Amino acid sequence: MDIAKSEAWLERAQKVIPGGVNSPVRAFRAVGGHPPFIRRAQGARLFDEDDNELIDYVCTWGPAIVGHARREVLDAVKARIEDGLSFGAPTAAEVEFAELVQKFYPSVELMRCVNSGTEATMSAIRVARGFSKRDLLVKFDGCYHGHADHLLVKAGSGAATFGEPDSGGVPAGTAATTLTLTYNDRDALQKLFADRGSEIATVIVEPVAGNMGCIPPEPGFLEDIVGLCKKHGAVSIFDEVMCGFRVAKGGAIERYGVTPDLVALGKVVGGGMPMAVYGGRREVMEVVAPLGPVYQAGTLSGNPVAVAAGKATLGLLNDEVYTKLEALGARLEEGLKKAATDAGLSHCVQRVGSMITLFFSEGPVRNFADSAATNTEHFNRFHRGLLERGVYWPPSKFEAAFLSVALTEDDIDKTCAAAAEALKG
Ligand code: KE4
Repeated sequence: MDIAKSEAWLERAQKVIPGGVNSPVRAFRAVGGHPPFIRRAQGARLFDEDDNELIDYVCTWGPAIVGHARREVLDAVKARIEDGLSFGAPTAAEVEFAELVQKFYPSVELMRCVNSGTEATMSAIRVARGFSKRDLLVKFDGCYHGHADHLLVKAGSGAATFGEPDSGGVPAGTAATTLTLTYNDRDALQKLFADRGSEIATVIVEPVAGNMGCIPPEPGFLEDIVGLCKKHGAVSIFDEVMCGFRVAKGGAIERYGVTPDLVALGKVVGGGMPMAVYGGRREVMEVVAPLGPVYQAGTLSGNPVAVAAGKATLGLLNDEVYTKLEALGARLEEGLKKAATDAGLSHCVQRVGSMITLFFSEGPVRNFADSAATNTEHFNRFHRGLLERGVYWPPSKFEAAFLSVALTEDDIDKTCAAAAEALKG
């Protein structure tokens, strides 16, 4: 695949942007090679600077569930920008948007719009700490909740260990109030609460993990998180920035029937524009200024253009969309399994709705250590081979892939044929 123009853009970009990218994963460092620079997108297709057409399974990391440049979304944005881009004042549209989010997430009694998933989880954690008047934050190894300091924490070797910074620039003191456990390890969670329940402010979890590949919660795991938080006076937070509106219309809360105190939403909720939401139980959210002592603010929060894109996107998410996504996801799952089986490679496919990962290990992949142990060379062969054949897959074995409703059965079949050829080596 010719990417001469993208290569030239990358060289130019590296002179003014770290690594030439505005977010690290886009640099393709994990898989090798260089990224195509994308010029435009339509439906399930990306088109790069060298006019290569790519079947897209990144979906701009989740938002493009209805497909890129969907007419209804573009029209809503075009109509809105004619009346101005931002007012820094309350608008009727934000109220309608919040009421629409509640239709998908009825447990979100009060919510705030912010500008990124990072801001949503960061704010939810501050609210949880303000409400509980405690400091300890519990997260799970391999779950990513954005780049706020207290979340960039390396898992320790023990069961529940104090975090060490997992990034430069994070003070040891900041990491010290973050405890990390192993995903799906109910015993460790129960033991932590038995030992230190009265100190825990909050537990945050990706209810369907997508940042160590797609890993579903095992029965009882989510129930324990919510139940133990309730029992010990801590606040439970579901980070549904990635799985929200994707694993079901009402996300993981609907799919698993487990309701946390707070939820963070992003990606799909803004339809590709800088928009995220955090919210939940009224009693907890009432600590947020100006009602209470927990401060959170933002110049562009609830931005009219982003709200228009989010409303138009959510408005398209009907039952038919999820039926189609499930059928496409199942077809892709079967095709990838066949490709890896025919290539004689140890593998498993884990999928929840339209989030999917082909792992190169026997499986099941239950946590970060399992994911890290999967065969990286096989994944990188898979990724490179797909790209060479016009399929754009997330450039890291730790990233979940996403389907959009704009894909067709023919797209899926082409993808599986490309995977079969790529994996033959
Ligand atoms: P943003 O700040 O990137 O909008 O959202 C952070 C975030 C929070 N929670 C979850 C579960 C997330 O997956 C994310 C961001 N996801 C990554 C993909 N793994 C975004 C891609 C990137 O970092 O460029």
